[in-house]
Amino acid sequence: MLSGVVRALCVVGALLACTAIRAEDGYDLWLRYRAVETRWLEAYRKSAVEIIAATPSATLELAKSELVRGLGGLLGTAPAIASIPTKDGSVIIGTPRSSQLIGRLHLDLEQLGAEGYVIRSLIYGGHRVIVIAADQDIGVLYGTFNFLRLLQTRHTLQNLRLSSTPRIGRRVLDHWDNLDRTVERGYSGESIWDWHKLPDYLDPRYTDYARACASLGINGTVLTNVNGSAVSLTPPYLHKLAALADLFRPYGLRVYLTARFTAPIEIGALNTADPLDPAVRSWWRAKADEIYALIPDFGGFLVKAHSEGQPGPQDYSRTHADGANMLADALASHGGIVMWRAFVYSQDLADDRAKKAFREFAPLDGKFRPNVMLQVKNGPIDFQPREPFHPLFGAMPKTPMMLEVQITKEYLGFATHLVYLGPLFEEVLHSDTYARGEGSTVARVIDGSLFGNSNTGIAGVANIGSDRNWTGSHFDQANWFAFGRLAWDPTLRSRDIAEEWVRVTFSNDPGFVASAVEMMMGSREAAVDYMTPLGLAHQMSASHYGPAPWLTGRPQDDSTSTYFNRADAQGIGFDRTAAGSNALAQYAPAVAARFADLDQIPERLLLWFHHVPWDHQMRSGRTVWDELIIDYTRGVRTVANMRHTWSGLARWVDSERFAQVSAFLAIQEHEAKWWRDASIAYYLTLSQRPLPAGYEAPEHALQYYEALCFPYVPGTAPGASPVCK
Ligand code: BDP
Repeated sequence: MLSGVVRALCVVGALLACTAIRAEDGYDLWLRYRAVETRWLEAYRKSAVEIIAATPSATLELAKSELVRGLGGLLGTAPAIASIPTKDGSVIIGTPRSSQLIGRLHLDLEQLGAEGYVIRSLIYGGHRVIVIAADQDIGVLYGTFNFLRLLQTRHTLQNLRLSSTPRIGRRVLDHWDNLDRTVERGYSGESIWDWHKLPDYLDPRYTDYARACASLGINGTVLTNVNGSAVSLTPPYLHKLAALADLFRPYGLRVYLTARFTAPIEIGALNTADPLDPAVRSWWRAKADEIYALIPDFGGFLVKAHSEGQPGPQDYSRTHADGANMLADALASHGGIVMWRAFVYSQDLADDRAKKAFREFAPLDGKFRPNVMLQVKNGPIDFQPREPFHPLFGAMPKTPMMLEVQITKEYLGFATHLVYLGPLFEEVLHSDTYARGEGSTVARVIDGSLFGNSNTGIAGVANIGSDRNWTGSHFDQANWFAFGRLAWDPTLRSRDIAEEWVRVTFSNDPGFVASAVEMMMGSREAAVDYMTPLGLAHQMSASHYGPAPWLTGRPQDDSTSTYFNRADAQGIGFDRTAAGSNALAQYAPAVAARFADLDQIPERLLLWFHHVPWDHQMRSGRTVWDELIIDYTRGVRTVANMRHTWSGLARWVDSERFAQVSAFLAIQEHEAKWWRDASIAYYLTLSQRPLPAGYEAPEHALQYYEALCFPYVPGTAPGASPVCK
């Protein structure tokens, strides 16, 4: 919407200025389709002035209307719709079944699979045309979004010969949304699912959500929290879900639900949830039948069992495999799957928390039904700013494994810190497990190529809420985008994705693009630096907002900071070598040997695997103490530089988005300094060492930081009593 001032400018004919400063609230995400610059207009108009649409289906209709909308916005005039190319510049869309024209081109589309597509420029009937074709309708929609992205990023449309097939089958967003619209670890407002008004009222935002997902190739959505209530499985809620499923279907988006393990007790009339009990098994079978009668393409269940207070099969002395297989059996005849989470760290096992999931799951390899997928977080602890890859990757060759990453920034500064997660996702995907020798990357575990499994998947914990800009901040949209792009193709580079996103979301001007991409690419490392440098982890307060490296409990309290930092007067770090917890032994020998060796371990993981004296000499020649101070400080300085960079980009950004990003960067700089100062103040009391020359002391004494209290931090459990620590 144009503000009064801007409208006045337009009226006086300052059309260019009007385009440049038009306020934007971020709702359009990366699908803004703003007019291209004059020099591109000519070229694009020659290539794309009319659309040759296929026999319509719901999905092909969406592809057509997206093209009309996209080309209309980008080129300023809506394209004509025709049935055969009558001139140069036709865009032909469809499948061999929906379009005779495409059938005649013999493009060998079956090999693209159910979701792949081609985009080709060719001569047809004497005219230069562009073909967006696929074997299935959904491929045409995906191809259409890709085609529009080419224009949005000012790609030439000459000699197009593009073919794309997703490398991962299930590309899923996990919403940790509760039925009362609170969102666990959500920092962008309420849940977008307005359950109360469903199924009768379908908020237009649902359509926009599905469209945004489809534009990236995201094809699954789990609508409910992993710590969810069984109520979502009751008939009224299944009807609500069915309404959403109907709406999402043409966008290729399947719905899934979390399944609370004790649902047969809570919403059934049973007195047990024992997975081997025949009554329990038939309850779940009947539940699955009921769901599929309403939603024939229901995706399946996501389960958090025996973790953080959630019930699970072990409550009945059964294994995770018993539990997962029971649900898998209920879903199998319908084609559904179970995504069983490996995020467990039972207090019964008094050991290194990083070892627990492996210990529980690795022995179960080969024991799961084919339609069970084990969903494993990127690292062995919990979505920290940096973790080594989870040792389960590569360790269960017979079990299809999904990677779970967090898009919402629970541990990376919520919505106000600008932290582009592409490099984090890329780092884990490229990590080499050495399970089958060099090159056995996590990406190859999850895309099925390493162990030859065809059931493949990746999940991202969504950062989406009812905030106007969807994700709580403009730059957090990039994390949803990067997740989707990497889910489609995990070999993409995060820098290229950042550049693409910057271009479609803000501006194609090279000056803007270069600066914004640099900001983004340095931002994750900055967060690591100011929060948890050199392999530290889990140093935040109990609400996960702000620093609290002093947070302590009993030695086995494995969610306290001191459990993880192990700092004392002598040194710092968690010894996970053979002399310590030996978590290293869970990795392949080549990985374990490298990480065990102080001369070979990447220093960014040093304190994750080693406890070292404060005077330990780093490769720089400095002590670990000095290096820590330098890293914390560098993190703050990087954010200050990001702020400075952003302040010079005003002329390329509308005032509304510019102002919010500026304000959030100021918050981030302030909080980065808080993280640095509080952490140093705490470690000073242990190390008793001077700060390296030129590095300033913390602004306040430790007691000041310890006394800070933030009782109503967003994203925490609904109804939880206010916490200060
Ligand atoms: C932790 C979150 C918690 C989630 C849990 C999970 O703090 O809210 O329920 O992960 O993944 O990071 O189940």
